[in-house]
Amino acid sequence: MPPPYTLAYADRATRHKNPAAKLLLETIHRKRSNLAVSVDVTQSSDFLAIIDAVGPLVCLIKTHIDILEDFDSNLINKLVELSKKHDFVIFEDRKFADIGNTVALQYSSGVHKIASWSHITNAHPVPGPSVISGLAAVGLPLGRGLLLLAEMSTKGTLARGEYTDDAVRMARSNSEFVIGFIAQRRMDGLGLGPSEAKLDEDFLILTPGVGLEVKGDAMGQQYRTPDEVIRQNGCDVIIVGRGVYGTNLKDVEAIRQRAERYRQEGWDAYLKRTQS
Ligand code: 5BU
Repeated sequence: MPPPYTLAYADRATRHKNPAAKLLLETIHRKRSNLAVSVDVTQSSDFLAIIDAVGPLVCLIKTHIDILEDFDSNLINKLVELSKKHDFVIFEDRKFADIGNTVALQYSSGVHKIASWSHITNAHPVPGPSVISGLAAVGLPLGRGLLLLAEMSTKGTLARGEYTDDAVRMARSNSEFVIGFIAQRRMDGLGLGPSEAKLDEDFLILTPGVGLEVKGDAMGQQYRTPDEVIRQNGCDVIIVGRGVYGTNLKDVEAIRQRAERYRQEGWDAYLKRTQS
């Protein structure tokens, strides 16, 4: 039997047991889109207008809900409405990194109540397995999924080598809730460590640091193309922020056109990978 990650998104969707991972794989297949757009803007009106424009083209919208200056709980109702209207998954990029008790509270409570609306969230492995069990206590009963930050896109990242390998081991021991990784490649290029891999494991690799026009920014971000990420490095989803929403947030038609370009390039790279 071939490893699940070599199969088409649609086949992986039928096999996956976690509801959030299943939904994401089904959505990618249904919409022919492995594009996630990261909507890192500070005003709710821009946030909603951009999501309404790119929604039909994406499998997933990634949020940093804490950067919105005019956040209120009604915004969440609107975000959820848009996710139903345009058929996309929601991923709050919260990067939890504390003791189990604290992350459970941060995930369930406070102003944002992330677990109540975000299908997927993520955590740094740095606290050890208790960060997973704390979040799972809240998220599993709701059918949510967790990504571990195994690698980062930034210059000089400390998430590499043994740290990345240990993140994979942590995920393997908690694969009911951990559905994959934020990483820059399918680890070791063949699978997630063939010597320890289980035949049926299927972790999703979601990859930020994607841009077509520039190679990075002035604050340590590094970009690669959709082809490098999806075809050459075996990742599953490209995450694009500024490459899509750009600098003029009011020009939603240009934003939509850029999203379509990334969608097309990401999908072509996937077809090349699976058909070669
Ligand atoms: P950009 O505008 O495409 O550079 O935005 C990238 C987004 O992905 C942004 O929301 C970051 O917080 C996020 N990100 C990242 O860029 N690199 C990483 O390694 C991780 C998250 Br983890």
